[in-house]
Amino acid sequence: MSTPEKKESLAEKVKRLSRGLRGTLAESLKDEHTGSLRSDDQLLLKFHGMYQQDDRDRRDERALKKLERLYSFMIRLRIPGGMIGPVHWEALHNVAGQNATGTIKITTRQTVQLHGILKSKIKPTIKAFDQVFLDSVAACGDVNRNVTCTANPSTSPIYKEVFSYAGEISRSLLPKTRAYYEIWLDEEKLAEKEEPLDPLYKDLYLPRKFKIAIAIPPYNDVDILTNDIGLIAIIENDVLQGFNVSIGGGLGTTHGNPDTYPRIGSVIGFVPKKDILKVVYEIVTVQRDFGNREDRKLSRLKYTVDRLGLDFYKAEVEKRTGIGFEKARDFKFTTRTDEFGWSQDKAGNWHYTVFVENGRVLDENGYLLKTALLEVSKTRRAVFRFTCNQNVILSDIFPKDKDTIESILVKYGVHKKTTEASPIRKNSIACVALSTCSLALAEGQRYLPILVDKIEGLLSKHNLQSEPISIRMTGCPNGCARPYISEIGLVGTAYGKYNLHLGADWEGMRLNKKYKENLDETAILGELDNLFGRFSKDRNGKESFGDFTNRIGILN
Ligand code: SRM
Ligand code: SF4
Repeated sequence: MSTPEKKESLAEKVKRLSRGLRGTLAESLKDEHTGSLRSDDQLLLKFHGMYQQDDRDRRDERALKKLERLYSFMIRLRIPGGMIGPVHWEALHNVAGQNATGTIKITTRQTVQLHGILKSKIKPTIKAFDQVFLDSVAACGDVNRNVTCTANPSTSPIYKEVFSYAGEISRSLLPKTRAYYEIWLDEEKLAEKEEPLDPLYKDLYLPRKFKIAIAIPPYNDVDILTNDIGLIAIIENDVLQGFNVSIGGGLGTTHGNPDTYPRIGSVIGFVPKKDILKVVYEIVTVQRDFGNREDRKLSRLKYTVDRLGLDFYKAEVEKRTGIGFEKARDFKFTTRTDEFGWSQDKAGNWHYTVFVENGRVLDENGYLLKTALLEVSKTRRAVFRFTCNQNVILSDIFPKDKDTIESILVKYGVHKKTTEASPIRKNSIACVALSTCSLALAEGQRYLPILVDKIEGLLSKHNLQSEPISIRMTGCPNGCARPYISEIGLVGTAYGKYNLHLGADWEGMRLNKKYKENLDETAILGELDNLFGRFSKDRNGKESFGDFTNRIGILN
């Protein structure tokens, strides 16, 4: 009896036939009859760091007028380790104003994205970025995405060395196709000659998106264990020895599909720094060869690991690299929050972490954050480092320039906002959700600040206003704000309704659990009021809210 043929999914077919991610993107782009791209090209577009979207707030109005949806594009930059210079920021500021909505969105993976770019403005936008050596290659799609790294240089005297691995890993895992340069930057085509097959991605690329992060203990600002690969820097006597490696982290789930689940990464051993690039590369090839290519809901590395077993996965990587994993070294995380305001590194340079609520940089309601950051960039005296908590660090400032930067932050009220925002607000993260995300079931970044206003009132009522409780909200179960690893997680189920998750720890080593389903605002506030009351009375010493809700037996 012959074995049944595996069914090729549409995504796999589109990738296979794409001629190195080119598809018919160039032709689609020229079609002036629609603001949209052909459907296969929309899929390929992601590998170039872009998404086709439409303004969901205007769908009904446009449908009534029999107009096509108001299509536009989101472009996400690839910024390994999240650092750009002042010249880049100024360019970004200008492009955001000229070609996009004006808002610069700092994402939960330490990069930025612009929304609302019309089809005709894609090429000019990519060209403007290219002029300052920024690109969006592989910022999305079934490839390795932006490599993140602990953001603040004052975390370690050898920060620069650890940070450099983000760039090296990103480069070693970039797709080799020149499609991006041909389509968006008019690079001359490679005659009719076929490009050589990509040695890593072949013609099918990975089964699904792939994410890598680097953390410098005790800081876990990158939420290391939520990544497909987590590299935990092991530093002894100020010398980088290598990395503990975790595999199989990932958060996306689907409501009503019990086969999907969030998973935190498993630490499988220690690798000396000289071998780390090779080991990372082969962890990716094992996922490429063994990952599920039939069901995209079950194709992330976490499912491959659970299907094959950790021991098998590890042995396969050892076989391919010829390098054995050593026993994992001791490490300890103590925090995931950003260190707001000024911090100084061992070399004496200064870094100022600006609080950016939900990563949205814009001038709004008299608060001129975007203008302030432009003015900082124009001094050329600070670089910009994005954090996975959606904030920005004005960084690498010489002592002689500190006052100049501070005076700008004071003038525009940025220092006041950063100092005076409540601890819970500074520990809040929301995903984009409506109106651009096509997968959103509920609001994210437009609603969380309003809800936090009300939660602040409850915390004050119970004398808990100084508690830095982490709260994260997403408009759907995909988990873009990492809500499954926060002390209070709110996961959208329908417009105005959220599942309430509780019980994750402060350090990012334990997932939370679903406590109640489909709560509206009144019900969320009612539950929190009750829990905060119990917390203020019954907590053990300095116990965190997450540890408290995990301990008292309310979560199954
Ligand atoms: Fe995400 C899909 C936004 C971080 C899990 N994510 C999307 C899309 C592209 C929707 C889509 O596919 O059409 C969202 C675009 C919204 C918009 O309008 O801009 C989107 N994700 C984001 C960002 C911008 C959220 C934010 O507000 O910061 C983050 C961009 C990060 C970056 O710079 O690369 C973002 N997404 C994450 C994270 C957090 C992380 O990586 O640390 C996760 C959970 C971790 C993980 O991957 O498991 C995440 N996004 C997803 C998923 C679920 C994947 C899964 O395994 O099931 C999807 C849906 C999908 O891939 O099918 C998704
Ligand atoms: Fe969109 Fe869902 Fe991600 Fe939020 S969590 S940005 S709603 S995909």
